[in-house]
Amino acid sequence: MAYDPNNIFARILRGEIPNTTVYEDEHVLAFRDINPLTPTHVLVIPKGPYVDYDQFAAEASDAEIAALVRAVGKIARAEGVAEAGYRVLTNCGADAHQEVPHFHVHLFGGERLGHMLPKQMKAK
Ligand code: DGP
Repeated sequence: MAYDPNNIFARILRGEIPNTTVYEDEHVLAFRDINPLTPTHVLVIPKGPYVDYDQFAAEASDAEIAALVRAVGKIARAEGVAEAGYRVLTNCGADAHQEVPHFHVHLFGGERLGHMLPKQMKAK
């Protein structure tokens, strides 16, 4: 799938739509999910135009990949969830129900998260 430069996260990166930023560096922006599913629910995105995890893993530079992985850990510690535990999840493509076509990692925490894929989370 070709990258759509008008997707909502591209617009957030350009400053066209407000967001609650929790972390930013050269390669990464992280902000609070508009519809949080847990007390901590942060979206961590690369600044580069990658549609999904698959494209990011194949085409991003080592520096971009390292920055995103390191950022998730830094944010988890800054949010105070690292000790109790947290979940990192990315939806890639249609079967995973990815809604926004700009690669993003969800960071969930702040409560007991239950099983990884409870039946009610599965799309019908
Ligand atoms: P996914 O299904 O993995 O593509 O999740 C997309 C997430 O993006 C979903 O949890 C809601 C969030 N989201 C969608 N639009 C906006 C927005 O304009 N601002 C913020 N902060 N989050 C958004």
